[in-house]
Amino acid sequence: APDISLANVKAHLTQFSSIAAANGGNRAHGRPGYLASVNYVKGKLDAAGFTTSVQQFTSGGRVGYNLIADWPGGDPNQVVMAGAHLDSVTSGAGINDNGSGSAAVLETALAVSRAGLQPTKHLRFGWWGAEELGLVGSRYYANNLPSAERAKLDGYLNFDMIGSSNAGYFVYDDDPAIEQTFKTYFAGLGVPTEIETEGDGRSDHASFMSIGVPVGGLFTGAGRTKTSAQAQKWGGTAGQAFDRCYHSSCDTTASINDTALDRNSDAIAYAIWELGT
Ligand code: DTR
Ligand code: CA
Ligand code: ZN
Ligand code: ZN
Ligand code: ZN
Repeated sequence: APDISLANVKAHLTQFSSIAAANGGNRAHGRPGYLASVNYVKGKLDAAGFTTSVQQFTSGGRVGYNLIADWPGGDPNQVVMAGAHLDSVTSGAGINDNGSGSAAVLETALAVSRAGLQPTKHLRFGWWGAEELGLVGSRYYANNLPSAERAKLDGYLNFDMIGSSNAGYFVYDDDPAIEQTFKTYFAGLGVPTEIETEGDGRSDHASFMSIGVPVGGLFTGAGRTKTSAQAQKWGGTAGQAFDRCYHSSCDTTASINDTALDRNSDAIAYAIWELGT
C-alpha cells in the first residue's frame, strides 16, 4: 500500500475549515456548510475517475445527503467499503469529528486512483450525512440497500475521529479478520493498540452491523479520559480527555494530532490494499 501523505490529508482539513468559516461556522446536517463539504469531496472524486452518486434523505425537516463513490472494476459480487461521516455538530467546524475520517478516506480513494489500482474486489467509499443526529444517513443507506446488494458487501470499514489531540489507538473489535488487519499494521509500526470499547452504537458501523455486514474501524478517542497506563504506551497526557474539543467550537485544525492522523491514514490505505486485493 502507498504511504498516504499527511500534507494531503491536512489540505482537505484546511478546506473543511474554510467551508465552515464561510458557512456560519459549521458543517452540520441541513446547514449550507454540509452540502459545501459534500460538493468539495465529490469534486475531487469525480476528477479522479470515481463513479459518484448523492443519495438524499430528510431528517428533522431538513434535507441530508450521503455521497457514494465507486472505483470502477473489481468483482461486483465482493465489495469492500470504507466510510466516514462528513457532518459536524452545530457548535464548530468538526475537524477531528469527523473531518479527520472524511479526509483520510478521501485521500485513500485518491491514492487508489493515482495508483490505477485494479483490486480483486470492488471498492466503494461513503461519506455519511446526519451521523450526529443518530447515524441517520448511514442507516438510510444501509436500510435502503436491496438485500442482493447487502449480500455482496464483504466488509464496511468506519473511521470516525482518527486525529484526536490526546490520541489513543483503538481498533474496533467486531469482525476478527478486519480487526487483525489493523492490528497487523500497527504491530508493524510498533504501536500498541487497544480494543474500542465505547460501544458499537456510537458510529456509522452500527448501521452496517444491523444489516449483517462485517465491520471494523479505527478510533483515537473522544470525551473519555486517558489513563496513566495509556499515556505510558501512547504518550500524551494522563487524566485528560482523548479529545478535549469533542463537540466543541475548538474542534479545529489546531486540535489535530498529526502523528495519529498520519498513522491512521496509512492504516486505512493498508487495509484497503489488503482486503481489496
Ligand atoms: N459518536 C461519535 C463519537 C464516538 C464516540 N464513541 C465512539 C466510538 C467509535 C467511533 C466513534 C465514537 C460522534 O460524536 O460522531
Ligand atoms: Ca503517511
Ligand atoms: Zn460527534
Ligand atoms: Zn463522529
Ligand atoms: Zn465494536
